[in-house]
Amino acid sequence: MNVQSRSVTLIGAPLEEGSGRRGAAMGPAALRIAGVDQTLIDLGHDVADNGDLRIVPAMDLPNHSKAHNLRIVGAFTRALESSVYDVAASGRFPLILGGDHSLSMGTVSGMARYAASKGRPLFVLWLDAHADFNSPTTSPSGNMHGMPVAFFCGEAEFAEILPKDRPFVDPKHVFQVGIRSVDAREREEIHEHGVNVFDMRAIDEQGIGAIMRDILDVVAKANGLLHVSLDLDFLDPDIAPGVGTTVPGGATFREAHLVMEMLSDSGLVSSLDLVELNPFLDDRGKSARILVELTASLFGRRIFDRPTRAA
Ligand code: B3U
Ligand code: MN
Ligand code: MN
Repeated sequence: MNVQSRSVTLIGAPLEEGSGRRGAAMGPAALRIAGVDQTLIDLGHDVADNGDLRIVPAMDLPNHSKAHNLRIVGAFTRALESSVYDVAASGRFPLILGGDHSLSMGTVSGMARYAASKGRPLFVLWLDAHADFNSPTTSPSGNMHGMPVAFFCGEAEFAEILPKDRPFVDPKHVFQVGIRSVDAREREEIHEHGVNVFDMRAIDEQGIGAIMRDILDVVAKANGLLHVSLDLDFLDPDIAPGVGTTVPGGATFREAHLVMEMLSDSGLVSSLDLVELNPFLDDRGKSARILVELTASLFGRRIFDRPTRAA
């Protein structure tokens, strides 16, 4: 297998307060028990584990009735923004072990600062059942794991969490794949902002391979960096039950692996979030294992090698 060796740093983010239920804080432990580090080592990569972030609430932030647990989510956002930036700036690949999806407010912001420092555009591949484009005003639940995309695209309501001059991600550089649960206001917002949405119907009609080829072509032509944010609920709940918000009709095992294999072949991926694993709801480690298997595909595991595609 001709896997290009990479230097990977694991960052555990035991955050569950963005999700409205307990359990996702055990995600980093479950991913380690499922062997995420050894799997990457066996593929020939250099792996460092920074351990779990230990966070105290940010007391300068308000208690917000429509952004639940803002103080702890805000503190994780700040810590992840700087640790992801530092890992990327040291030439290593940040692999974030979540934790609920509000952690991507920090990880994507850190990568946005890193990309800006290199003069390259940042693209985001958002693999999720949900669009996560709510804000405190539009959210039906107040749960911040439904808000990270709006946050890193520059929604003004979040201005107090990170400095206002932070680089934002251009919503037209966000590709959402697997979407099948969108709130009414969210639907308007993602259209107004020009987010690229490939819902489950698009996957059914076009095939995941064609969709991924188009996305990767855009990123390659722009010489972009690509951050991948993998919400476990992208997958069908039959194969990945260990998640708080299951939505039927998700991606199959093979569709998800093909996404990862094509990402791997592209060499464009700069960083990865594994989020929303709730081991308390899982079926004997099944969902943790599938996330590790998908990570292995992203880092070069193959059934057989393929000839590289002509440009
Ligand atoms: N859109 C809903 C539900 C939701 C978003 N993300 C997850 N669930 N996991 C909300 O609460 O914003
Ligand atoms: Mn999500
Ligand atoms: Mn989701």
